[in-house]
Amino acid sequence: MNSQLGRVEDLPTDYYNGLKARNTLPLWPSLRAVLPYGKPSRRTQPMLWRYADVRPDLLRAGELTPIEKAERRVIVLCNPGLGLENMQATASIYIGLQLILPGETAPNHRHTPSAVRFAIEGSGGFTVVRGEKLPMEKGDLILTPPGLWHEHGHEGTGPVIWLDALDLPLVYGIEASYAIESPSQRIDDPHNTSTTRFRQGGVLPYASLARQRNDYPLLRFPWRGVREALGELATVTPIGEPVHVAYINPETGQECLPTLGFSALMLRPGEDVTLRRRSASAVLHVVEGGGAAAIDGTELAFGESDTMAVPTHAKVRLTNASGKTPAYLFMVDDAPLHRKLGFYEVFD
Ligand code: 1HN
Repeated sequence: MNSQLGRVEDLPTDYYNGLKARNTLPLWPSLRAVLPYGKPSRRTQPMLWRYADVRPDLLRAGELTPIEKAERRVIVLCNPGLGLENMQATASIYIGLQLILPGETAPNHRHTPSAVRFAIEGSGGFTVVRGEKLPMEKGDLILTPPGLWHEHGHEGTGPVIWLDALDLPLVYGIEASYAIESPSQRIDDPHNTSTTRFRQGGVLPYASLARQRNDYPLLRFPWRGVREALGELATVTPIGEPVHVAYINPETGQECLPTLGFSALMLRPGEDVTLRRRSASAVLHVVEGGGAAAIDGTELAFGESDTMAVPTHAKVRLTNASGKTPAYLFMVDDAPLHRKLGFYEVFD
């Protein structure tokens, strides 16, 4: 490996200026910057956003900005390493916390970025995706795949808050991000039948066997089932090994969305786990409990509904602070994207 490549200053000024004037550049002074040896250079900082900090600002937004003036009333979690204005939690993942107040509606649209909602607080909120009405109760995961119509409403009392995760930085970065609007959808499935049809892992509606694979057969994953699955898995997982389940498309067995992956972790009382270091970036959201995270050596104390950013290639160690109760975390990562691009790696 040549560690001493030629620099811009080594070139005659008139030559370099001439290249620039013709909208060209020499590669070698910049080669190491764009293709470092061994590990990518990362601007994403290990980060924690405290729910207790964001929540009051979001409720204030509810007073300051009517839904009609916001379309989506969201406070975005911005990683300072990536520039606040770029609205990136990690290089590929957008995260926002969205507020809807009783009686409000967020209008129908569809777009090229993939999105999910993960419900944090409140009752009576719902999303309509592809004509199916999907309740949003704490811990529920709801898919809004690329190109599917979606709109939100709130039939309960008190604020409803959820976390939005999108592959927006990626889709925007490749100049492919746009939406179209349409009047409100007709609700032709008021009872969230996709969740009923696929309620038991490994047991499918018989017609699924013969059916052309549906890209998105299941749109809502209730937290209750995920929590139960973690509790069961914990009974057969050695202490110190992550109790970790993936959300999948029940017809294909593959990830739910093209670019983003979703999973949930349980930290048993007093447990300390190190996740295998991976090429993918991630966001961790605390569903229940509290503890400590060390992300590439940055120590973060987390509590319920806090959200953390994990850069690509980062080492993650998680400790449950309680010796009595489990902690549960929801994870969004860009592993499906890395796999599709052919460079997903797990290290150590
Ligand atoms: C979007 O469509 C929603 O549908 C939320 O609730 C946040 C952020 C950027 C682009 C589209 C939603 C979004 C978004």
